[in-house]
Amino acid sequence: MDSEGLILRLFDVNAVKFGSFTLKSGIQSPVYFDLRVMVSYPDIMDAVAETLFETARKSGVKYSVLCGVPYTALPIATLMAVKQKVPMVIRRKEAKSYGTKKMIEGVFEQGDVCLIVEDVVTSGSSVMETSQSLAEVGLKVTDAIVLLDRAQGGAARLRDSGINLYSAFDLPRVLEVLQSHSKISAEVVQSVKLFIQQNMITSLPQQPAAKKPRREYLGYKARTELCEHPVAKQLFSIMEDKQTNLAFSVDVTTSSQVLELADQVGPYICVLKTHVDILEDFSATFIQSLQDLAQKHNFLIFEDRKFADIGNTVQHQYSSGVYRISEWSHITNAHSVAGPGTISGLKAVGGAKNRACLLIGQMSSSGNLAMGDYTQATVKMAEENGDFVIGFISTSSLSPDPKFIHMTPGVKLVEGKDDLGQRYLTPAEVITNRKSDIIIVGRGIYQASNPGEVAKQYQAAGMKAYHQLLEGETDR
Ligand code: S5P
Repeated sequence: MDSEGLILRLFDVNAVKFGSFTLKSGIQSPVYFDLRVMVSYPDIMDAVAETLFETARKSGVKYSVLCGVPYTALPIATLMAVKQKVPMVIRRKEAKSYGTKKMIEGVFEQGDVCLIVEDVVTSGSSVMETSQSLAEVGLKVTDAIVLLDRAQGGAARLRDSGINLYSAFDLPRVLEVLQSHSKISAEVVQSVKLFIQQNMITSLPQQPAAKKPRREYLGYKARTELCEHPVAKQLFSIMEDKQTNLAFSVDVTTSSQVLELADQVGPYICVLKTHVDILEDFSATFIQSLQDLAQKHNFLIFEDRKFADIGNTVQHQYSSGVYRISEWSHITNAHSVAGPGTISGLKAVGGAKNRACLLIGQMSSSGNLAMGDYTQATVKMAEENGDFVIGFISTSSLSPDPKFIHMTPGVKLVEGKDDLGQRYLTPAEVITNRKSDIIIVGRGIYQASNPGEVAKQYQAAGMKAYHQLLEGETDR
């Protein structure tokens, strides 16, 4: 079966439908792909496996192991693996809660090159998540193949994350084939084309220069000029002036410890991240001293409050109570779980004070739920609130827009985990490979016998990784 025959066959079995469909993201789409039905048609499975293998062969990708994105692409990858006699690994959707807790099953060597197999790509986030899980166990991923690219910007997003996407066909080609066989009308074709245009995940060429997504990685200096929010500008200029992308998470429980550590570590950081609700002796004088240290060492204060309630409640939590966070914290953060009302509530308080917010798009802890569509919807919320949201807490770059700052927690000089689900990546992995901007380090620094010296090491590791990123190297 050639690709035209395959497209017609997919249409026959209702794997491609036209009408009005509500996607997982809530968006109404005039086209819907349900490729899960393929498993019921051996001839289609066979043709898809052949087509994808051919796509991989033509693109010249080299790999020694295959991994299908769960679930729809799993049987496809299996078929390809068996036909081509290439080993495969399986990525779990969630880690087992018992036994080995492995995310990736199968036998492989560190450094083996893994080709990701996917059925449909829209934003590319499922491929990215799979690539991250594979990278976490030491597999290298540089390429992915997909049966159908919806042509909504996923390939460009993946390219920005260091993954080349090769598709057997894209949505415009599906339209062309179906129209030429009179399966769909010109009106349907028009409406789908319009939908694609209006729903580009990152609309690359049409954007004004200041918002142009980052293809080449820009330095802090350039990004200072590209962003508009005063806190983002100040942060990039501190990073440039002090040559640091290190945020210190000072999670200790007395004011004196916080102040002592902030003074020792201050010269090496751009951001000091606090959890003031763990302090035994919080006071207004403590805040005054912290602000003095922020001035002395030129860093920003980030209260890691993780607001998550409705707008009306977060307004009070941010402005009032014992901590009055909005009065002293340059940056705070929020979960997107309660919807954009949380951001509006925080903005109503912090906007006039020129405060800034980060949205939590991904988390470092194992088994967390911030992934896929949730992460994508969070990015959209940030884009719609760019006058207050300056970026993300995430484990990788989520948006190519240079105005957004990505801060990544769960960083140590050596990869590992703690006993409560925290997972650690290295500065090189976070900055060079995952293209985040700032490493957040807590215990790696404050539990060291000489926190100042160790912070200096993290600063050096973070900047080395940043220079590698600018020079287009990877750390893999
Ligand atoms: O996903 C997350 C988000 C955050 S903000 N994972 C995290 O660990 N954090 C915070 O980063 C966490 O609350 C803590 O303050 C810091 C990590 O500390 P460490 O001691 O594990 O480096």
